[in-house]
Formats: sequence, structure tokens, C-alpha cells
Amino acid sequence: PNTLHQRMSEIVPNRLSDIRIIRTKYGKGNLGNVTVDMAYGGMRGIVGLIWEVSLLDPEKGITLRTHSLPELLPRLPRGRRGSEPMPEGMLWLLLTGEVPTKEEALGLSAELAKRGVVEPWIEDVLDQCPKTLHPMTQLSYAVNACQHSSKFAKAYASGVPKDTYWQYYFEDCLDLIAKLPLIAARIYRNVTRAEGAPPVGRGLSVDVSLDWSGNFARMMGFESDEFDDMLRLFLTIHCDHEGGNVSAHTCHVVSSALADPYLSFAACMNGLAGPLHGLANQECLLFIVKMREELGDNASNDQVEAYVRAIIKSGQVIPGYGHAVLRKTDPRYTCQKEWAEMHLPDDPLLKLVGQLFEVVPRVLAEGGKVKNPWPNVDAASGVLLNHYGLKETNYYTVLFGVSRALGVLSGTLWARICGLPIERPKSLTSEEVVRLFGPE
Ligand code: AMX
Repeated sequence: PNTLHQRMSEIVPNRLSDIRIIRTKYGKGNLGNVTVDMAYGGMRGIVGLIWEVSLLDPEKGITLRTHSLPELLPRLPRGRRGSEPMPEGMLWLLLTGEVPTKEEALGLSAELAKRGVVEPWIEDVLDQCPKTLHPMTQLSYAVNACQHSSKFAKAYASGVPKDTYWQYYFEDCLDLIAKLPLIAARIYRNVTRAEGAPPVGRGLSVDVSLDWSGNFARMMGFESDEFDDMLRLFLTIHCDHEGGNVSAHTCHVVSSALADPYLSFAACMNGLAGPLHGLANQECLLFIVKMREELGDNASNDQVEAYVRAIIKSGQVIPGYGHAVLRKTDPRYTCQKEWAEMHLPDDPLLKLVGQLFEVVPRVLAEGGKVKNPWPNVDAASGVLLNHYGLKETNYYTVLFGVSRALGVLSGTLWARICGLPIERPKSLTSEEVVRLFGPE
């Protein structure tokens, strides 16, 4: 079958010629006005980026290369084991715009397994991290260290022509995606080891007969087929959420200075580690567990509502609810909830997830301050992970990050293919705002 690189090499020239035509025809098109409030307000609503691989619709949720999640999930190829789609198929789709055949996805899976090696000194660096160092910090640290073997950085330094950059960038992206399960599993094993036990040391390696998720699960120490499938689903659906969110945008801006994929992705992970972004999945499970401790297993909706109101009154946010762009229930929440209802219907935390869904949107909608009262991707994911024994909440964002690599590296690779220039929006001071708009 086709390898991903062969298919990309066929697609790239055609796509570049499409983009040349698009720019000639529509290059002067106006994408909207920018107000002073938008500049102070986190650039909400300012269209200022091209991100080829996904688009977020406020009502329908994410479309990945024009496919909505509910439409896409049944169509993505399954592997030799399990019944959930392989994230490798999602990677193929994001990079090429085409849903791969099963053979293509399996070929990519085998290629990633072959590339899944990490320099031993990086394993040693991770083994030396204190157990208490946040797993996201360890992830960012290790990804930065892998920059040592960047093929793009080496090629750039040797002066290769600009139109070949993407080829080296592509190599780094696949290498990095292939290394992530090994890195992330080592972090998991180290942070969860018993007090006084030694770190992982040698002996953690990718099994070429397993897929990307199966390998990740096995290296973390999980053995069940159902866990593998849950991980496949998790890693598939968390992959991308268009280009303007903190992690994707960070990857994009850092890479626009021609920093290689390792440096760009490490920066992206630092953004994902913020509590208003990727860390929300950790916060969310902690919130639900604490609520259960206080209300018990038979709480009424009225009790849940009183609990939620008290949290808001104290000035905290309800994790897992709200979104900067979405204005409806996140389809990524819906598919995780459906999985949970099928596989863990009696989990007491799932019951609370359901009750929160009945209560929180109504409470948040009161007063009209919160623009989106509906659940986002993080409102259910922790309950799934916890159910299968992955209880270390401060690790959850690492799983999110491993999945996010598929989307942000695909989007960033396409930015390099298109030769997008170094990013440099204009900023103003408040004095300048007054000078521009104020009285003489
Ligand atoms: N609970 C309580 N208050 C909330 C809220 C929530 N879940 N979501 C928004 N609000 C508040 C905001 O804090 C803000 O209050 P302020 O004006 O007093 O500062 C007000 O409502 C308006 O905010 P907004 O315009 O609706 O949202 P935003 O675009 O500024 O922020 C987000 C979006 C996601 C950061 C916010 O909804 C939030 O903090 N949610 C909880 C954390 C969370 O789940 N994050 C994960 C998002 C998905 C992801 O990236 N993984």
C-alpha cells in the first residue's frame, strides 16, 4: 500500500496550486473588523490564521478535514485488534484530507512502531526527574530534549532549499509522534511508582506487533482490550480543535520562526498545561470526586445544584463547562458519554456526570455572563480513565497532549508546506488606543 509520505508527495503540489489560485482570487477578501475590545479580549472573533486540518463550528463542533466527529468515527479504519478507530487513521486523514484504507492505516501504524525509539540519555533524564515534577513539565522537558535528533534542524543548518523544508519537517513529525507513547508511558510509570521504588530504567520499548495506542497502554502497564479501545477513542477525538486555541496557536507561532517540530510541540504542551485549557480534564475529575465525597452516592439534583452554585459564588469555574468558541454541547463530550453509558453504566462518577449535565448549563446560563453553558471535551474524559484504573489525575493532560500531537503537528506541517511566513501581528499600547480614538 501507499505510504503516508508517498501520498503526501502526490498531494502537496496539487494543493499548493489550489492555494495559489485561492490567494489570487480571494486574497483581497475582507475577513472582518477588529475592535479595541477584541484586542483586549483575547482576540476572540479575529480571523487571523490559516489552519488547514480542522475547523470549529460554534454549533456543530469540530470538523476534521470537513468531516464531523459523529460522521467520521464509524468510517475511520479499525486495527487488527479492538473495535474503536485507530488514531493512526486520524493522522492520515489530517495530513492528506483522505480517510485511509485499513491497509494504509496499518502501514502507518507499523511505521510509527518502527520509529518509536528514544535516545537512552533522554530516558535517563526522565528517570532522574523527581516524582513530584508535574507530568506535563516532564513531557515538555523530554520533547525539548528530543530536539537533539531533529532532521529538520540539521537540514536547515546545512542550507537545503526552502521548498524541501516540509520533507524534513514531515520526518520529525512522524518521529515525534512515534516517540510520544514511549516518553509518556515512562513518565506515567515513574510518577506512579511506589515510594522508594527505582525509576523505570532500561527495558521499556515499543512492540512492533502492536498499534500506537496498544503500545502506549502496554508500556503504561494496562493489559485489557477494553482499556486499549478506550485509549484509541480518547487519542482519536482529542487530536485537534482548529488553529486558534492556546496549544495549536503556540505550535503554529513558534514553528513560524522555523523552530523544528520538537521545539514547537514542547511550547504547545506548555500552553496545554494551563488550567483553562488542557489541564481542565485533571481539574474536572478532581471536582467530581470531591463533589462525591461531600454529597455521597445518592445526591439529588437539588443538592448538586446547591454545590455548583456555592463553587461559582466562591469565584471558581466549573471545570468541563464553557468554551471560547463552541456554543453547544461538545460532540467529543457526547461520544465519551455514550462510550461510558455502554461500558461503565453503573459507575457512580458517571451518574454525577449526568446530573451535572442536567444542572450546570441552566445555572451557568442565568445572568447571561457565560457565553457557553454546555459541557466541553473534559467533562467526561476523567471518569473513563478513572474507571479503568488510571486514577492519577495530574497525568490526564499528558494523554490529551499525546493525542494533540496528531492535530497540531499536522496543522503546523501544512503551514510549512504552504511556506507561511514568520507570524507577527501588530500590537498597541493603551496610550496608542487613546491617541487613535480619543478626543484631541
Ligand atoms: N464556570 C464558571 N464561570 C464560567 C465558566 C464556567 N465553566 N465558563 C465561563 N465562565 C465565566 C468566565 O470565567 C467569565 O467570567 P469573568 O467575566 O468574571 O471573568 C465569563 O463567564 C465569560 O466567559 P466566556 O466568555 O463565556 O468564556 P471564555 O471564552 O472567557 O473562557 C473557558 C472559556 C473555557 C476558559 C471558560 O468557559 C472556563 O473557564 N471553563 C472552565 C474550564 C474548562 O473547562 N476549560 C476547558 C476548555 C476546553 C479545553 O481547552 N480543554
